[in-house]
Amino acid sequence: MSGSPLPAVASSDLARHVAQGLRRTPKTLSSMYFYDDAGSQLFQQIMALPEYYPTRTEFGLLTRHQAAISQALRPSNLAEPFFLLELGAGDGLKTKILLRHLLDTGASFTYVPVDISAAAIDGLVVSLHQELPELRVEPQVSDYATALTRMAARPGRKAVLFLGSNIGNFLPADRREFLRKLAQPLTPDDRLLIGFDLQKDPRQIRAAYDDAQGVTAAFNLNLLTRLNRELGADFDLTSWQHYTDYDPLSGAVRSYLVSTREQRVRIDALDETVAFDAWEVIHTENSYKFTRHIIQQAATEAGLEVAHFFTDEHDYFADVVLAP
Ligand code: AVI
Repeated sequence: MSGSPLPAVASSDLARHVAQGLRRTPKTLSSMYFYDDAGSQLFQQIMALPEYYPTRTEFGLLTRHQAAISQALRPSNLAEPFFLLELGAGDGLKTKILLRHLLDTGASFTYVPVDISAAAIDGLVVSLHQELPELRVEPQVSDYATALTRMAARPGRKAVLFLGSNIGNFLPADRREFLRKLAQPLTPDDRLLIGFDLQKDPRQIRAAYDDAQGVTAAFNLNLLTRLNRELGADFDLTSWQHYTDYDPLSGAVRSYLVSTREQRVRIDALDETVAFDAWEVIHTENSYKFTRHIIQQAATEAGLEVAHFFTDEHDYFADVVLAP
């Protein structure tokens, strides 16, 4: 990167992140920025792909264990009201299984779906009003940290949901920090329900991130479209490719954007021009896969206990109830 000081116009989170990430070796951008409205729509398509097993596996798992999971999350005094906070709620399709079960069994609770995409939250609220009109909903468009701080300030029991193996998108050190922050404000009766994608046939995992229709490629490349639109960059999308690989030793799927030629990219909001060599990559995503042992270790490090461990019939995925 040519090193002029950042102008005032570059003060957004995204601009700061891009300025720092593209100065690193290797160049890195966070998958957190995949989810603008177009990215959220592409992720909806990914979840329906034949290769992308996590969503439908977790859906089946929640369907199969809905009674036991609901019981593990709700207070033992059935009349006691509680909050069900969901981080990264998306379209809520899987959560509706639990919401329906809790309503059918007379639980008194408020559902607080949190997502950084306003479009995702708006769509979810409309569908909840139609499908579960009796449900109390307090939607929040915010990042996770803000939602957790707000929730910690409210009295009452909480069950916090973090489904879909979103936890896999953190680097191990960030995951430790996140779990500690998640655990810290919990009282002994609160619960966490976290979805973990489990380690399995490496080929099956890799295929889930490199689908035949190219939807995952479009999802990854959309990040460059976002930078073009929001930061006045001039990435030429015909000179970039999606590449992904699974490393069974670390349990990480790593995704990259590959520059297929030597090129220079202008980013107006940073007043910078970034040089890329031919075949240089930008690392854009980590998707970690877990073992029971790693999950147990992560819980212990955060001061949590594994209260219940629910899996599907193939042991592809686990929804784990954690207690302080
Ligand atoms: C949101 N997250 C859990 C997805 C995953 O599997 O890591 C995002 C994703 N990236 C490519 N495909 C799906």
